[in-house]
Amino acid sequence: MDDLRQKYLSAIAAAGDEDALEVLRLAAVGKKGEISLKMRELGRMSPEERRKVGPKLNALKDEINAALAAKKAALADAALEERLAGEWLDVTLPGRPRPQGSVHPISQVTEEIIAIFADLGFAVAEGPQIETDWYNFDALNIPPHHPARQEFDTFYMHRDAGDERAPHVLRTHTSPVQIRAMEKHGAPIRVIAPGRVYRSDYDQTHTPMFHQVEGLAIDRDISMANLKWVLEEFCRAFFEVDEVELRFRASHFPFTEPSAEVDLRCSWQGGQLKVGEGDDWMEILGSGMVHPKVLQAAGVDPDAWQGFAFGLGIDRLAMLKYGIPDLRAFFDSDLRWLRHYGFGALQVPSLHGGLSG
Ligand code: 2U9
Repeated sequence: MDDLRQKYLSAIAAAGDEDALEVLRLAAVGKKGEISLKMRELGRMSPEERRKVGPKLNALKDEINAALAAKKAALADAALEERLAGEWLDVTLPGRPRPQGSVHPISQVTEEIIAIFADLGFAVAEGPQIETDWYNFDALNIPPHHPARQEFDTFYMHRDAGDERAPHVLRTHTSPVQIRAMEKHGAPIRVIAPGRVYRSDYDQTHTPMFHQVEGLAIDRDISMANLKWVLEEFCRAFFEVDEVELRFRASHFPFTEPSAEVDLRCSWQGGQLKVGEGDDWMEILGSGMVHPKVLQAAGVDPDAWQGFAFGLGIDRLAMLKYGIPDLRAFFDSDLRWLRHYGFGALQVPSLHGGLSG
């Protein structure tokens, strides 16, 4: 019995893991373990022998079970210690810097414009940037070979050799979006169409991709007077001034008749723009009454409906409002510039909070 005790206690002490312990448990006190077998022999002993050996065997069994349990606990403690030692964490270390983005001024200004027109009851419409020549030109009363097609410096998409269909174009204005909106919803309708437009032009005041917002309001009796009020209201809200003065200059666009370019009274003092006062006029947008042929093309009966449309360049408005001198910087992705002119993610434009948050 002493041999058994010696053998198992030292084996348990030397066991490296729980599996080894289990092997030992089975070998000693399992059903067919050495000590269990010895206990079975008790039945064949005389009563005296049994009284002598029985308690000793029981005590040995208890001792080995206790040693197994203690070793198991010790192994678990050691494993925990090892994990704690391996996974330690220095909570005094400074945090890792998280790169923080900013809202591009064009995104900010687009949101401002959308907020203002939403307040005036205009919904936002969107459409594809690659358009058919019909939506981009024909539907807007710019037929093939019309000189206005050349003025747009259009990017044409590639067609396979032998494919004689007119090529798709990168939209040169967001007007096709309003054609699609009229086709889909009919009249009356009040929408703005903000988005990217493309013209093959690059210099200090032109980039091949830029941003427009166009507006459209069609109903039974919409007039230029409604147009003037909406644009005044827009300018007051956008430039955050109480009074503005607009000047309508007769102009010509294929898609509107009559057409007008709109100037805003302003002053430039020390390079600083002031809106609503002064002796300067700044052209800010083009507009007019939607041409009957355009309504017709979009499936709206020009004898029953009429309305105004306008278009403005977001990039230029952003430059004016936030004092950004060079248009091309918008598209340079220069991080220092973006940090300087960018907006915080939480500066969401709202009319009640002052537009820039
Ligand atoms: C439909 C009918 C008519 C939109 C209009 C202008 C005048 C205009 C320019 C402003 C600066 C383009 O970005 S810019 O270079 N736009 O002068 N846009 S009227 O007329 C429409 C639009 C849609 C169905």
